[in-house]
Amino acid sequence: HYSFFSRRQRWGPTKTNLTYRFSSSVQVVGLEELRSACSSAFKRWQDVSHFTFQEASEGAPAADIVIGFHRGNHGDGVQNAFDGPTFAHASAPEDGQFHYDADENWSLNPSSNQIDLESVAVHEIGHLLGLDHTLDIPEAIMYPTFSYGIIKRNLHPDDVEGIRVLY
Ligand code: TQI
Ligand code: ZN
Repeated sequence: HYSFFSRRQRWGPTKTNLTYRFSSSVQVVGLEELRSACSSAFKRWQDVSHFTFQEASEGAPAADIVIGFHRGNHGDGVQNAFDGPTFAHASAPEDGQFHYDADENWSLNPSSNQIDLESVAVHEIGHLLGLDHTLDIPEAIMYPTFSYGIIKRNLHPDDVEGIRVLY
């Protein structure tokens, strides 16, 4: 069953169009590939919620969500350093940080030793919107297990129910 963060963080009622931009400290995949994976992942959540997602235009004021590749201890606290088994993380609302670990092997179309950019984006966007982990439904996007070579991009009815209940 879906769950929320302990303080039930969510985006404010007037925040329905969320903007995002890309900003990496390490170049790992081309911007076009990253854009393609993320826009497809956002579209999945947009299709089932009241949110719309748009890439912020050049020179626009601060975006709500910032997506990028970083390595090791990258400035958001040692406990958030990329060193162990973590390959990405995202913050709870309304702090829209989404970081991919630059030292993993990423792909739009993963072979058995690569990680799927879009599958991870669908999961991390769930966190960005306020969903915590679903512990009892392995098919849910918010179930906390994922590995190399796996493509798991489709929202499960439990993920959809979670976002609808929260908002
Ligand atoms: N990163 C963890 C995750 O996204 C980081 C994390 C742990 C976290 N607990 C959290 C983030 C609570 C926000 C809120 O779950 S990860 C998966 C999963 C990871 C894990 O690199 O371990 C996916 C990244 F959960 F499926 F295993 C992507 Cl899909
Ligand atoms: Zn997670």
